[in-house]
Amino acid sequence: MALNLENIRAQFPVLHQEVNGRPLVYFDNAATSQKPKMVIDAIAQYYNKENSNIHRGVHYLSQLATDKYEKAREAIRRLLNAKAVEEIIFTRGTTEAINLVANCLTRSLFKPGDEIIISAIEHHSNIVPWQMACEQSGAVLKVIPVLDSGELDMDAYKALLNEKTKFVTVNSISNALGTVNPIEEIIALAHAKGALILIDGAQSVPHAKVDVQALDADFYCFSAHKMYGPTGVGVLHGKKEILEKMPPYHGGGEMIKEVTFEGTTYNDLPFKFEGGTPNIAGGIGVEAAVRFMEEVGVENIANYEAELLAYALEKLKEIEGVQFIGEAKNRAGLVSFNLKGIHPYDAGTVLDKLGIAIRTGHHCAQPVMDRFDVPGTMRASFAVYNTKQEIDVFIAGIHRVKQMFG
Ligand code: 7TS
Repeated sequence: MALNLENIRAQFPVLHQEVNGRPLVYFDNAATSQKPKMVIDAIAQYYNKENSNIHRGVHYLSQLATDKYEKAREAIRRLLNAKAVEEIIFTRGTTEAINLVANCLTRSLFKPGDEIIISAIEHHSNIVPWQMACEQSGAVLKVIPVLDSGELDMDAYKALLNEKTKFVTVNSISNALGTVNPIEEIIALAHAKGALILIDGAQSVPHAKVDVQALDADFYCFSAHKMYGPTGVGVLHGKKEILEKMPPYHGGGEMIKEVTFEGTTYNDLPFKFEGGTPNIAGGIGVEAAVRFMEEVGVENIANYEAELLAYALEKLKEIEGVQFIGEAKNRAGLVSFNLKGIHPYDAGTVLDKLGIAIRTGHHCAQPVMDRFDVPGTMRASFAVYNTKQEIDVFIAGIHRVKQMFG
């Protein structure tokens, strides 16, 4: 089905402005996507008409806000095809979701000598919490290496797995390289050794259909702000039987059943992991973001973005001096590259003067930059409102950069 791009673009107010005297071309979607009017309106509506704390009031507004917030949980369940809303835990984002799992398992599972496997192409958010977990528990961190192609070395992964492996975590799409990892196989191999596995889906949920039941990972997490939703909200999906066995994360209101000075009993799922007043407006915004994605169609988004990526790659390949960082066979959403002899920061600055927003630098994945021996890359990442005409403007911008520094 062809997308009605004009209609889609009309829903994003931020796109219709000039930056440095040029129409904005926004290609920094892997960092955060723009928000459609229905998301902005849902948040404004909450603050204008519905603002109240949730799960605690008998009064009208509190019940209204509670219903809306819980509707967001149901929307996420639907988006992920999760079994039950009890498995959907709201967090501040991917980073907090990963820290939650790392912290709770450090206190309940990891023992000295256990092994935790991550990959060489993780975001810092999926590295540092595991380093902290190892520091505190005496577990040992193992890293799946990456091949020159930007693909994970699956033979090395198989060799790393053994009876000491307690936990495995990888992203499903790398934010630095665009590599789509074979997570079905990675999950099955981890489970065959009896290890738990977490998938960092921050770069997947905005771009592809995710079915957590079919995937069968123990934990799956992502951030709303990369999928047309607000900042400050994310999701941890976990299997109910595992979440039930885990100790709580933050202590406070909402996560308790009963508190006395002698002891406290904890609330049922998902509230056990949601201490304190949550980001209510954010949750309500997420519900609208899911509706936006459903209205456009997640498959349509995936197909259209694949078209954009193929077009960008074809055009970039024609330019002399373009060096791709990561050329995995299966890639999505973004292209990471450098121009021979030109620092990515200089290139990004010139593009900005032309109204083109791309990301330059290490993309919070410094080990990836070290592995490929580059100071950083230029990264163009796409969303459903981007167009081939914008890619043409971007390509003309690259030629301009080359003229200036070449
Ligand atoms: N994991 C991946 C794969 C990511 O791409 C990001 C954010 C995170 C985790 C952290 O998400 P947060 O919402 O908790 O911050 N990635 C990027 C990026 O590529 N540029 O800016 C943020």
